[in-house]
Parts: sequence; C-alpha cells; structure tokens
Amino acid sequence: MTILTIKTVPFADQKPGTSGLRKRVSVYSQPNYVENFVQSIFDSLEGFDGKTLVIGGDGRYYNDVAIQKAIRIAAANGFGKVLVGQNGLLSTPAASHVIRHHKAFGGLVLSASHNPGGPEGDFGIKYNIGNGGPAPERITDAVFARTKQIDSYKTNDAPDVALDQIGLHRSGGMVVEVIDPVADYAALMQTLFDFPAIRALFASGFTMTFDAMHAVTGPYAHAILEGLLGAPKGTVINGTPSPDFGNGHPDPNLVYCKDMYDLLMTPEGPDFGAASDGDGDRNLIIGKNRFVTPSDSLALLAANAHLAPGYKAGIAGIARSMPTSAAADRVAEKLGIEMHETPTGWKFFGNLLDAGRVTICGEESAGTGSNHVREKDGLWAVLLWLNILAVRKQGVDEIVREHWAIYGRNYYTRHDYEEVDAAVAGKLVDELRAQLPSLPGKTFGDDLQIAYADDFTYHDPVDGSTSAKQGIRIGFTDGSRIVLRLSGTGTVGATLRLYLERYEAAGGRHDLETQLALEPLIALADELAGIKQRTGRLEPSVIT
Ligand code: G16
Repeated sequence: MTILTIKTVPFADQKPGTSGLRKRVSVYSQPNYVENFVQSIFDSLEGFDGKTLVIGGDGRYYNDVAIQKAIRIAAANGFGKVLVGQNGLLSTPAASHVIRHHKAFGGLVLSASHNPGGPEGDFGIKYNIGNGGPAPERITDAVFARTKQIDSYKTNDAPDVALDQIGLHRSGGMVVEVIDPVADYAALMQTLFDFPAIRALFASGFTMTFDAMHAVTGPYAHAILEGLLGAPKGTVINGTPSPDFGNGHPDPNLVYCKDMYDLLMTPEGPDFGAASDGDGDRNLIIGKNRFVTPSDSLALLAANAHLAPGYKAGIAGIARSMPTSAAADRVAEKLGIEMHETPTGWKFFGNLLDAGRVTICGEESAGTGSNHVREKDGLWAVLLWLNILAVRKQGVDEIVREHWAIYGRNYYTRHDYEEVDAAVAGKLVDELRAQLPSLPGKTFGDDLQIAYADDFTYHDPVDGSTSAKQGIRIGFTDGSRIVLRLSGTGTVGATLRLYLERYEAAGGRHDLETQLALEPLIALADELAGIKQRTGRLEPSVIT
C-alpha cells in the first residue's frame, strides 16, 4: 500500500452552510470535489495522528463512493482507526453518540438531511468534533479558507473496504471497524426512557405509525419500536433505507407526510403519528386530531421531561434557535431555569450543552434534542413523547390543550419561498435591513405596534464569540414577531424563510386556525419586505 499525494486545484464553492457542505450530486461527483473538501477539513484540524474518526451517512446516493474516498484520505493523513456503520449507515444522532461513546477525535457525517437524494438530488459532508456536535464556526471558517488554497490531497491505493461485513478491516496502516449502526444508540435510549412503561402502552392497544421515509431511521425504528418496545409489526412504514428515499423528499412535515396527517385526522387512524428525515435528526409529531408544531413540541417536552427517567432530576436550561417560537421561554420561566436564544444551526447549542447550562434544545425546523448527544435527534423526540403519553395516560391533543391553558399559545407558522433568484433575495433582505432603524414605534393596522427591529447578533456566553447577521427580527408590543432570513441549507438559488408568531395568553382563544390567526402579520410582512412583488411568487412554496 502506498500513500499518494495528488495535485489538485481549489473549488470556489466549498463554503459550509448551516450544516456542512450541501450540494447537488452532480457537483459532488466532479473529480477531486470530495477529496478537496475532506483534505481541507483534515488540514484545519490538529492532533489527530493515531486517533479514531467516525464515518457514517444516511445511505443516500453517492454515500458509498464518498465513504471509500474518505476512508483512504483518513488513512493517508494518519488517523489510527475509522469506525464506520455497516453499509455506511449511521443516523446523525447515532454518529454523534458513537463519537462520544468511543471517545473518537471527531467524525464525518455524510448527509444532505431532508433534501432529496438520487443522482439528481443532493449530497453533503459535515465534520463533527469530539463532543459529537457539528464543528463550530471557527473550524468551518478555517475549512473554507483552506478549500480556497488547497493544491494537493493525500490518499492511498488500498482496495475498497467491505462495508457490509461487521468487524475489523484495514485501509493501509489504518484499522477500519465496521459496526452495527443501531446497537450503541439503542442502548443509550434505554438509559433515558421508561421502556417498560412504553411497552405497556403498546400492549394496552395504543396504536402508532412511524414513517421512516425510506431513510436512515428505518433500521433504528424497527429495532426500537417494533423490537424492544413490542409495537406491532407494520407500526414502522417505509422502513428500508434507499439511495433516493423511494424517489421521495425525506422531510417530515405536513407537505411530505400529508397522507399520515390525513389518517391521523380520522377516527380510524392510529393514536399517534411520527416521522423522521433523511438522516434521522428531525421529527414530526402528530396526535389524533392534533399536529404539534416543532416549537410547541420543544416547550411540551421541556415541561414534561421529568417524567422520563433520564431527566427525572429536572433540566438545567432550554435553548432554542432565534426563529423558533417563544413557547419554550414560558416553560423556562415557570421552571426558573436558564433560557437561551441562539442562531439557526445545531452547532450553536454545543457550548451551552457542554457547559451544562442547558439540557434540552430545539428548533422550529423540526429538531429537538438533549444533552445525550450533540445533534438533534428524531427518534429521541418520538420516544420522549411516548414516555410522556405512557406516564400521563392522556392523548396528545389533551396534553397540548392543557399546556396552552397554563402557558398560553404561541400561534406559529413558517413560509418558505424556495429557489428564489439569489440576487433578488439578497436585495430584499438588504433593503429590509436598511429599514430597521426607522421601524420601532410605528403602528400598523389597529394594534400592531413595533417594539424593536434588528438583525440578530448572538454573543456566545460560554466562549465569548459573536455571530452577526443571523436574521431580521421585528418584534411587536403584544409579543408577536416577524422573522426573516435566508436558509443556509438550500442548494439551488436562495430560500427565503419567513417566520410568524403571535402570542395568545392563558384564557385567550386557542382554537383558531393557525394561518387565520396570523393573517395580519403575514400581510404586514409582505408589506414591509415586498416578498410577492420582488420574487413574483404569489404563494410560499411550503408552509409549515
Ligand atoms: C439544519 C440545521 C438546523 C437548521 C436547519 C435549517 O438541519 O442543523 O440547525 O435549523 O438546517 O436551516 P436553514 O434554515 O438555514 O435552512 P438539518 O436537519 O437540515 O441538518
């Protein structure tokens, strides 16, 4: 086996976004594209000689090719060992756990999350550090800087590793251990949740549908829900991962899980419906006749976490991304614990979790998780919901209504305008930003008075770092908010995200249809930002 140093030239577009580098497969499959990015990651790290690297992906198209490349580059750069999931599979939260559990130096997560897969779809690579979480900005910035300079990468001429064979292999001088992708993760879940109580819930006739969306959570859900927890066979649907996700869009929201949602709204439907995305970190929760928004789910899970054994001593604090509704803030206030508002991107929760300042984190983008790993975790959220349902012996709808009766309701929606011309979107944001200083004090309609208008800057209380321009916030005196930002995960043009929120206190009307309840804010957002006129779009592409 020989270590080879191959000459290369930089690509100009390897800037990591909200969560790693996501591009079309056609971009990733250019000669040296993967090699340049992986080598740039390793060039930005220090002290990994002889250490362990975890590699796993969501099984999407190109995973198998990219993993073999990454293994060779890791071997040639001096890693001592690679831990890789069988067939290259590891859900993102499982990869985070494997990094932590095996005290690895870090990991490569190969996924474009909820984006479609297949030859025409997307691919992605993300580096996670030794705490199991996505690399912080100082590392992703260094990686980007390196991608602009790189002139060679190291690899070897070893044959492909047989990723279907669990056990020890080699790539040159490096050990490659192929592991069961589910075992460590399933063991962790059993330390957090009351499995006997959830088993008893299923044994009592409680019914559930879990849609794995042909993605990575299939094997995990089969093993945990239908295996360890005794849910009837057939509880998990679309449970076999496929490289193009069954030609679907593995995004667990009301658009792509509409069939399940419709079923849950009928008397014949199951008691509980849930789904996860391409790489298993997002979740969708639907009760009978009740969709739970991710923002509400975060608040409810935080308020009820003590019912699960792993959190019975209480939670230290809660963190949410800035565009996520303030529902969780009210829970933190009642519990007398810390509450943090961070920029979009799970990487911003890492410091707070490591410092023990927060236990539960969540985002409006269907992500919730805790200090058990350093990623959001779809199945974890589903299991915590099941644990709560088993202990409270109530349905989802009843639990949600009781929560609103105590804390009030934050009506919340997100409108996405996808594949907008990037220049148009950039101008829209710039011009809205320029208006911000003039907005406070202005009143719109009968009672929408602007209390503040700014572009969110985050000051990390743990390491003192600052992240500016994280999204435009327009806040009103009644607690309503309009937030607008450009997505950092899209791969074509720009995706404009508009987030709208209105608070209705305890005792108020909690039964309005969400879009109706938010209508005045939706209209005002368009008036201020000129979305329809500038983009030429009359409707958002997706409403969640
Ligand atoms: C990623 C990040 C999340 C973020 C989401 C949406 O999730 O990990 O923190 O909320 O993207 O980001 P954006 O609004 O910039 O598109 P995932 O599930 O795609 O990895």
